[in-house]
Amino acid sequence: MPQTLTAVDLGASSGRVLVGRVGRDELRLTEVHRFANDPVRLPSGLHWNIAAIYQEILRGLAMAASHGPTSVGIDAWAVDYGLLDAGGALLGLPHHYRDDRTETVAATVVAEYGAAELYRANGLQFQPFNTMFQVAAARGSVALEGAATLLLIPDLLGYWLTGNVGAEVTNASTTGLLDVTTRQWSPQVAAAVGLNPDLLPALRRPGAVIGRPRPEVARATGLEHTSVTAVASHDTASAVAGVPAVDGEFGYVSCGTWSLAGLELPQPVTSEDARAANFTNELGVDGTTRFLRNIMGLWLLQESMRTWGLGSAELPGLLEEAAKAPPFVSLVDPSDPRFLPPGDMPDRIAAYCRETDQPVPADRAALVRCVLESLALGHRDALRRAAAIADRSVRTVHLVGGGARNALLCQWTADALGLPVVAGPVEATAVGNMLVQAQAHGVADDLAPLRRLVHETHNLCRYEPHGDRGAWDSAARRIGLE
Ligand code: ADP
Ligand code: LRH
Repeated sequence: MPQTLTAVDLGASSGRVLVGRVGRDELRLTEVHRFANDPVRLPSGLHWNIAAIYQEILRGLAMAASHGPTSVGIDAWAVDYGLLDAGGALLGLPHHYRDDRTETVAATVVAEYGAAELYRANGLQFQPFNTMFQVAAARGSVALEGAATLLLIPDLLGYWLTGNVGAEVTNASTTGLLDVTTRQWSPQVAAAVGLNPDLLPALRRPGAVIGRPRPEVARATGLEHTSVTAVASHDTASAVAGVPAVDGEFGYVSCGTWSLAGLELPQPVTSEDARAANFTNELGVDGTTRFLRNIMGLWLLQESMRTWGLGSAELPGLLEEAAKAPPFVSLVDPSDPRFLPPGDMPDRIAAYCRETDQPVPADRAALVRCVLESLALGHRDALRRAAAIADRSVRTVHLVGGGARNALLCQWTADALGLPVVAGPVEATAVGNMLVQAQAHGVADDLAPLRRLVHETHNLCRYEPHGDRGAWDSAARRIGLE
């Protein structure tokens, strides 16, 4: 039976609430609410404005209620968490992962544990903001000392909606605190960052029902009989679930604020090659592994536009100008950690170019061209290395997320890789969020037919590779990429 479903997707460029109808041969989505999800800077650092977000979610759910959804699922970006005391009260505002408080502590924890040993334990790429390093930075704080429960953001919101706690496993796999082999919390890693493992709630799988809305939530939204379902609550896991794959030999780029480029594998790869190339093994739906690497993504462009005081309406014009700018003048390694924090992005790109004896981008068009060519090279490097390390072949690359609207980036990713790129859906994360709900509520037994449905129902754009491959090869070498 077709189901009416609601997806709440908290991205960095916005939060949104969508309503969809999913059946065996039906998949339709409509956005009902979109709101800003900007962090707030306080004397204690960069934080989630979490109460405002909760209110926007309630507002969005009230708009969704008239469609009569059977289920609601929430996803958000990885790693960030809130702490609850024994009575369930939130202890302080959750930090945003772009806060710089983990910068030095992360390296210390890795050195103490041993990088190879830690990778064998949790299979995660090194990112200074992973939950385990945020916990290490918070060691001794009043909030952590007084905490009874640690909840990742979608689980915290799920708790506020239903009163039930738990830890959805795809998101738990981004914390560094989950054992890559047993897929259970790792007491060893928790001990290494001084975390009492009792704070970590029972794990739940995507598709598990979290509960019914609390009475006051039901009153505020009109969603009395709707289940709150755990989806693949890590947004990237939902995006990968929403990839419109029709055969097995595909790579993906979940391309929004971040680019997450890699492969879907039946099990993790924790070889020394994988660690050295900084690949992560995060969990996907149906027990799969997302073997991927983080590339700084369209954040480079978003943050440049913010610095220039430009809004999204100016983006198409900027891209048109970038298409006319000369190619391969300046390139950056899009994973350079200097680009992570908020701040003046054009300035940091200019500094990178000066340090590497490249021309500083002459104008905005040149800078945007530099960003997009560099991202295409980042996608190429990650996908080529992932395929080599996992010994898999890739015949098609699916590029999903807001980046699918960027024709230059899609075409240059195809050109750089010498592979066709299938772009879309733009809202793959919300799609994947709903597919997991649909599966949980009996629409299909596994993901494959639902992914085919995405392929059949969405306007996907295919980019064939062309242009001078040799030029991309030498551009990649210039920034030390494959
Ligand atoms: P997130 O989920 O991280 O919030 P999205 O998947 O929504 O990110 O993607 C946001 C990005 O999509 C923006 O940074 C922007 O670069 C890109 N984008 C949005 N609209 C357009 C457009 N009309 N043309 C090209 N790119 C776009
Ligand atoms: C993308 C994402 C990514 C994480 C980062 C914190 O939104 O969830 O997968 O590494 O944000």
